Amino acid sequence: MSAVGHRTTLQEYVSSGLGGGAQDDGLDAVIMAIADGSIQVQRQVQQAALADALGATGETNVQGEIIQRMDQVSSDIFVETLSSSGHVAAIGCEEIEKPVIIEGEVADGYIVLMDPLDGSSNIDVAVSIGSIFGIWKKRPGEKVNEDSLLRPGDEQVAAVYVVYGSSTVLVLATKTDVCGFTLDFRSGEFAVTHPNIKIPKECLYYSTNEGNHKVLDEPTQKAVANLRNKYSQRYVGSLVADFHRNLLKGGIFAYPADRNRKDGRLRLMYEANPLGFVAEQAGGAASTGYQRILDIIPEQLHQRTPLILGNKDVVEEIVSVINGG
Ligand code: P6P
Repeated sequence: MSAVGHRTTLQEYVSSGLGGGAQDDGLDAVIMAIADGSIQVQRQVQQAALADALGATGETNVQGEIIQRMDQVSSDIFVETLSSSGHVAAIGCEEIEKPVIIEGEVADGYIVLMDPLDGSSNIDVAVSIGSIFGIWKKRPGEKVNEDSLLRPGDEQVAAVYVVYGSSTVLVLATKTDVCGFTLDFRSGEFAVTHPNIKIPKECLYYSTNEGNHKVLDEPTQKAVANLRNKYSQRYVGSLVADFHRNLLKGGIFAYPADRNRKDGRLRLMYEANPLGFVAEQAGGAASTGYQRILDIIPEQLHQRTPLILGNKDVVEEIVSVINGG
């Protein structure tokens, strides 16, 4: 209960037309499936150390990265809640090489691309982590296959991320609104705490791994030096946590291409596209340094991309410097 009375819950928000947007049949069920899954993930993350569930599984994912136990747990939870929502036709997941195609006719289905637990290496040291989701509407009459998931970010109908931090916050972006909800542990529901999110006009922070400076090309080194001279450095090492702070306070997240990672480190479909959608809907921008993230025509489910994300004017300035401006 807020000082002014009842807080709108996420269920009430999605049931009343997603903050003013068109009431898409089934989209509300998909968003609630994400919310329900995130509440289960939050509980698992909070207890992981006590359940000896930290650390690696010994397996590696399609990117050749070691899968943390909690990555697998989170992936399983969201696949289950999304599959049983009755409105998801296919799921693409960082931890699963091939798309999960939901059998049976899901006529009005949605396609969900997700990073079920981003920054999971930070769990072992109790630092904020998150989950990221991009949501596309299946093309009418489409028989969903692997190619169905390779949609440009600009065709997303919504994007969601959840930060498991000092509080558990779910941010939902649609074509008409960006709204933040905080998990109320008393009711077990998400309630509105950050209505109508717009990235502040003033940029305060920059988030980049300064340890990579030596492997950046010269123009990119110059762009990062400009950030260093103007803004305060904040870097959690969890994309969702860094992005969330910059979205609410004004800031830039930058993981540009470098000599070791010519295609960048972060993944296009389930990290850059969803957060790029949120950033743009909140008045910000998202670029590879050479093109708008949401314009990229995907070629592979797990492809990587350089990512510069945050205040629109600062993103544009960085892009200009990277391109010799
Ligand atoms: P680095 C976490 O592993 C992640 O995918 C993002 O959440 C984060 O922004 C980035 O990698 C951190 O990468 O190279 O700075 O450790």
